Amino acid sequence: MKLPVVVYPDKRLKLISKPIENFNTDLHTFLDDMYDTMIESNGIGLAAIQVAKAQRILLLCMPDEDGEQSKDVLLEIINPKVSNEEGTIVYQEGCLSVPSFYEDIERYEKLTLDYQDRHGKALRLEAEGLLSVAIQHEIDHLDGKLFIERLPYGRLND
Ligand code: Y12
Ligand code: CO
Repeated sequence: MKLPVVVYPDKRLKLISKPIENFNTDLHTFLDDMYDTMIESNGIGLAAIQVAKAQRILLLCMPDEDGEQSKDVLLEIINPKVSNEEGTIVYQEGCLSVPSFYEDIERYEKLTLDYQDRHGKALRLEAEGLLSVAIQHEIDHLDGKLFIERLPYGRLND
């Protein structure tokens, strides 16, 4: 089921999201609803607070070289922790919660991500490039931060 997306300047986007402790069927239903919302909104990433739940959950579904998004590559990331950040990359970011606004943002080019899946199983992945950018963008949402707050001073009105 598609859920309504919370849009800037809604103050809920500033909330610090809380860790997940129970990996139950309610969580699984919510993850399925997040997936429907992301895909039906043409998104490649979505954090739970963007659908009004302040929980440390994010979804990513990266497109292939033809722009197709396969559910086979869906990442359901719960309670993420980033380490080993390296290098820098500049990428033009957009966000379902900030419609019609796209800007170049500097992020780490590579990182290591520890997280849990929908069953609470601990997993690790190494990310670089666009996946690394998307992870950092979505983790910012869990910490109440939007990509537009990462613009260097003075760039907003360029
Ligand atoms: C790189 C940079 C940022 C991310 C975070 C995930 N961002 C999105 O998934 C953004 C999606 C988006 C979709 C929109 O809708 C359409 O294009 C139809 C959109 O449209 C409007 O604003 C009108 C804006 C953003 C991952 C990787
Ligand atoms: Co976003």
